Amino acid sequence: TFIMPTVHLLDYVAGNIRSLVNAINQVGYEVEWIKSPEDVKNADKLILPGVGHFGHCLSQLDKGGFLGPIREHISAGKPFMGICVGLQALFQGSEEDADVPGLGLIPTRIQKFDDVAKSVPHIGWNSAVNTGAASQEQSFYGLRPSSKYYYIHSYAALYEPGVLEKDGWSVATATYGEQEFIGAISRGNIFGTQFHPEKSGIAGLRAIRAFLTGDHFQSLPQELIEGKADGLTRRVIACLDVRTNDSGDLVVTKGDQYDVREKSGVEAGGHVRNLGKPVDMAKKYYEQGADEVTFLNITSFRNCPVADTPMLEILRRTSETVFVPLTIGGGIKDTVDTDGTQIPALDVATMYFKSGADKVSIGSDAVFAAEDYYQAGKKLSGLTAIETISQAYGKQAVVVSVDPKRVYVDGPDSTDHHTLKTAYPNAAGQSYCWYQCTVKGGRETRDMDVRQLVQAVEAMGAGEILLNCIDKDGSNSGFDLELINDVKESIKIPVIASSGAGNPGHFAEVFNQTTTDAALGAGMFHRGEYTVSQVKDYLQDNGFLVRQFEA
Ligand code: 1PR
Repeated sequence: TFIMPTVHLLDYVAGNIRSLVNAINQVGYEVEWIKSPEDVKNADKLILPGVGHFGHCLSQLDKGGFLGPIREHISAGKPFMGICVGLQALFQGSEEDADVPGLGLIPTRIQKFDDVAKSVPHIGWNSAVNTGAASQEQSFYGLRPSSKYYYIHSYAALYEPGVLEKDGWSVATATYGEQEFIGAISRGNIFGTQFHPEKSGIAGLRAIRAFLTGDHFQSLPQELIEGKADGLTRRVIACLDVRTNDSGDLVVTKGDQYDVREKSGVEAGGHVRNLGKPVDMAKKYYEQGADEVTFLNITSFRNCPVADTPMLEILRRTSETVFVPLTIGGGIKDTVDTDGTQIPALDVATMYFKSGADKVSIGSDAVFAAEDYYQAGKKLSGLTAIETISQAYGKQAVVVSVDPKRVYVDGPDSTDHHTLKTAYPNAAGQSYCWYQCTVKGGRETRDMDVRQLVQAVEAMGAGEILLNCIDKDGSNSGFDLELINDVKESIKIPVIASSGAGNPGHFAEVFNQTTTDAALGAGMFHRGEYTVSQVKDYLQDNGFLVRQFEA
């Protein structure tokens, strides 16, 4: 009988280990779990994934008694791979937690990206270009200068030419804004990636396979070396609104201004619009080159125990074949289960992470939390979903989904809220507006403007904003550029522009006329009007750097 070769995985802090396991299985290896320091001794190949805070990770490892055995594993010359904070652990320490030492194999420190002229965290697909590509060993562990890899982090090992190379390290770098940082390193039996190979499509699977098979150095065909285009690509996201239809099946649906019921045509009669099956559609968009897939559970499957939420199964199945980041939104909040048990938001999120989600997206609950935050005089309670999830999984795992509505007024003095002068006055001739936050899928408005909301959630530790616009949703008329610019001006965390995309030109427009970090489309993809690859091609033809799907 054929026995699958194994790799040992050290899951010391709750993390999204599922996608890594799926990726390892995909390349033909079985995972064995490290549960105690003794298990490390039995490991031949060891992978250390890392999420969240540097200090938290390292002190957990230390407390668990793992640091010594990891050091021994490495010095015995056995294969070791560190991912994300797992790579950072190889360094002396990190600015993120000055008092907690790293393994110290590399004598420099991890630093925070500067956010003067760019969003932090750095989220998206960037390069890993071997600084030694001119040598015989042009590539290590299958990395290609022409490929793109998925990064999500606020701290990085900033690159100083020659320093690590002089100590025998192979180094691959990426550039974010003006800063060049380390994307991957290797020396002898050690391999580390700042990016997430398990979320980096075929390019990432290639790196994992090369590590597992011990395929350290490769020489590359010339076109793969010359194909390099360093830097962060324009991120294009496909979003699936998921709900149960009237016959109880989970379907992808899509509304107009958040109304998902049919108004005309054969389907008329108020049925929930059914555009397809969530898992199949996610896979289709992955293969078209979507940089991320977002699922929004727009009804909260009310009569079902939390652990049986159909969305969990959708994530489990999707993450088996879709190797790009998956975000899940809808119902991430403190919850009372069907049997009366209280389930804190953090536990709800954990179920999703364990099922294959990489980020959770919080909607209504973020608005309520922001209201409390201002009521308390901008004091953090430490108890909100955003804070607790961000503490445990890192801010990059927490997205806040904002559902604002435009409210026209006569002038800035007509309201206490932050207004902007719009180029699109309403029929009554009013040319000022503010954006009012809503909850419960837009069904209820609150006395809060979008700027107040995004600033509050940034302070609470959200890592990214998914910026919808109810007026634009399903309109095919392009993104709300005024709203996006206004939000971008008020925060440092990345923004995903959403609502209104109707054709590839709208993506070029939003990247040209705003500083948005990503753009999301739904209806135009679901209705089959355009594919994600058509959007990417269009962007590329118009001079934008994009990642194309690698087959
Ligand atoms: O409040 O934490 O339970 O989260 C609920 C989530 O579900 C929120 O993210 C909210 O935006 C979303 N949601 C709730 N009701 C609806 C609805 O449509 N009835 N969907 C809904 C919102 C918004 C978009 C959409 C874009 C792009 N969907 O993400 O995909 O507007 O559409 P387009 O490209 O077709 O214009 P909670």
